Amino acid sequence: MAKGETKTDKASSGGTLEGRDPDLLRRIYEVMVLTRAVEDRMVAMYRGGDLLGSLYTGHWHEAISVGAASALRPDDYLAPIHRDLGAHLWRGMEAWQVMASFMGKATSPTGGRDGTLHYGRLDLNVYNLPSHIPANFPVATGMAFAAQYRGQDRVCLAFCGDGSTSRADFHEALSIASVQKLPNIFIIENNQYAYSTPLSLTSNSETLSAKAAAYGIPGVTVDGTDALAVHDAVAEAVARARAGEGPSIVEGVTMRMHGHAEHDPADYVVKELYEEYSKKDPVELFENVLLKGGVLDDDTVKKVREDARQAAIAARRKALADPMPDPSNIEDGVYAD
Ligand SMILES: Cc1ncc(C[n+]2csc(CCOP(=O)(O)OP(=O)(O)O)c2C)c(N)n1
Ligand SMILES: [Mg+2]
Repeated sequence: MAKGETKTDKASSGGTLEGRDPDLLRRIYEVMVLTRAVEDRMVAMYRGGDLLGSLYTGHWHEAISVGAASALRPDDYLAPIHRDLGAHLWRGMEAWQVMASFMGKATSPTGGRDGTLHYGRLDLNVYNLPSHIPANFPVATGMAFAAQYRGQDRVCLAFCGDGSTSRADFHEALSIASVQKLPNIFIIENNQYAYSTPLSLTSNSETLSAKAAAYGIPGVTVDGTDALAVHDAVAEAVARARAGEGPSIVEGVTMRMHGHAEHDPADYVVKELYEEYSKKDPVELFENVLLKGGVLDDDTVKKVREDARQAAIAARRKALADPMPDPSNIEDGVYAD
């Protein structure tokens, strides 16, 4: 897309597999299935009292988190939010580390300093989530600026929610990224609610990608339950960023199928939305595309799903057995030496 052009149609991939790498397709599918299995297990763990804090999940966000992350190189920067376990797992974060984080265990990426999801893996170029949202957007512009300044062709992809697009940091990040032509990709995960607030009360835009026009950058809205549609739109934005042409917005439209967090019964959600989206499970949709296209067969699907279930069970076992932090180290990482 050219600069300033905004596609407002909700593009879908049409499920065409022609010319695609089957290994990449299978890997995207496996990570989506693993993401769902780990989150289903963590919901059970939350209800069973295994976890310390709130549990935020990304049910129905898998096509966005994995579809987008899979369009990057491993040395590109990722700045995920609380719906993006799939992006972490794509990069190589271990499921047990995520569970250990929600348990405040010493072995978690934050060493037990956080009882929820502010984990990252700097060794995998995945940055920790700042609590205030979307504070990861200005941070992402800094990462993109660093890459540009050092003459590297790395890009930085950051995610935010629909409600977050009405916050000041969203505007500040988009402004600086567009005028400096920073190699950023800004993903909007439009799940139609910001906690209990429906999108109609946070934005009057026809689409959220339409906001791109204000910054003179491309913006596109795709079906956020379609992994290939997300992957393709992000790949185009990545190519543009890597070529020095600046940032883009990609909006994926989906639905938050659980409460804001597991403590939230979300009885304020319009029931028809649940009904509509219960027929659009991103994992099932992608599975069907791959089965129809001959990339998967029934036996492989069964094996991938069972392996993911077993991996989630094993992750829980390890995280539960891991130690809590040693109180004598409480100041480690707080003060500079
Ligand atoms: C500045 C700020 N205000 C409030 C919160 C509490 N909070 C965390 S997520 C969230 C909802 C965000 O909605 P949206 O951007 O649509 O993302 P979603 O949770 O739906 O994925 C809120 C209010 C916060 N973390 N930071
Ligand atoms: Mg939202």
